[in-house]
Amino acid sequence: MADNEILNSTAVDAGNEYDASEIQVLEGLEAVRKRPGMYIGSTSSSGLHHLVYEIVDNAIDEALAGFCTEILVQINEGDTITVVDNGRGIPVDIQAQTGKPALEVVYTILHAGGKFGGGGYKVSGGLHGVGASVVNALSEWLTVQVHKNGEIYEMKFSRGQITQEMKIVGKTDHTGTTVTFKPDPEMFEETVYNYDTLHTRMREEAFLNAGLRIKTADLRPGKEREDSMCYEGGIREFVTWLNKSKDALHPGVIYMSGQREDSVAEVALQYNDGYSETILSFANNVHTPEGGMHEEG
Ligand code: 0RA
Repeated sequence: MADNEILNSTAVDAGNEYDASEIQVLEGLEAVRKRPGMYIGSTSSSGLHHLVYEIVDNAIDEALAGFCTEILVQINEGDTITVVDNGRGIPVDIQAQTGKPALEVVYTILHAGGKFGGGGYKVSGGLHGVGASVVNALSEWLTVQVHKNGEIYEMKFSRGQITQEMKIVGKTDHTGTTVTFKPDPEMFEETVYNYDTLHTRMREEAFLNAGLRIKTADLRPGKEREDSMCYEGGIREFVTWLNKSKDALHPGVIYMSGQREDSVAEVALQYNDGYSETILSFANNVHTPEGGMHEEG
């Protein structure tokens, strides 16, 4: 079926008049399902794990903004994923431009990230907060719950389409966002998660975001595990950890940091008595194994 047939039939079925911006919505998420690799790199195991990192990056942005202190990443029975954060909760108010709840916009419109509150906050990871809609498009189903204003707001989707409009489902005494999704087996060659892969990446995120607590859990029968990671020393502790089975030439980790306008740079290093050096560099929390000007500097 051609793109315009999908759009036309959807518009007719809904029995509404659709304006141009809404047609954009459908087109956007169809594009993701047509070429998933363009958005998440691959549809192999690597892409499957990338879905989790996209959702976690949004929570880390909330931590960088100073409002989130703890993130849980959980593999559930059936290889669905739950990510919980204790941030302010994704905004649920109706947006003037679209007439829709901001939550819906975040999950259904491509490139909707980072547009709230005038922006200006540091961003984590690859897609700069646009990842939620990509993960939604590539999930057989996805449920998001926002704890905010004393209420629990819930919305559900399937393959990017709304299956339950946002509604209040209960009361709460805290704020935060909980997302649960099942990667679409029609989209991925591999649908079984590897706990160690997620745990290793989340440990790295915890080292890079000093003071942020990240918990990982595996609830799959026979594979039960959990870890909790929080490093007050940030990348200093990363260096200590990397050198833990080596003989350091000096007791402390050398640390430097600087800031100009909204750019921050940090360096931590410690010599050991080995012949080979290990340099790990990151930009916006993303590992840059090929280096670059930041590493040269
Ligand atoms: C912008 C503004 C506000 C919250 C967020 C973004 C937010 C986004 C995500 C994504 C995952 N978890 C999140 N938590 C928060 C708050 C605006 C307000 O104060 O109402």
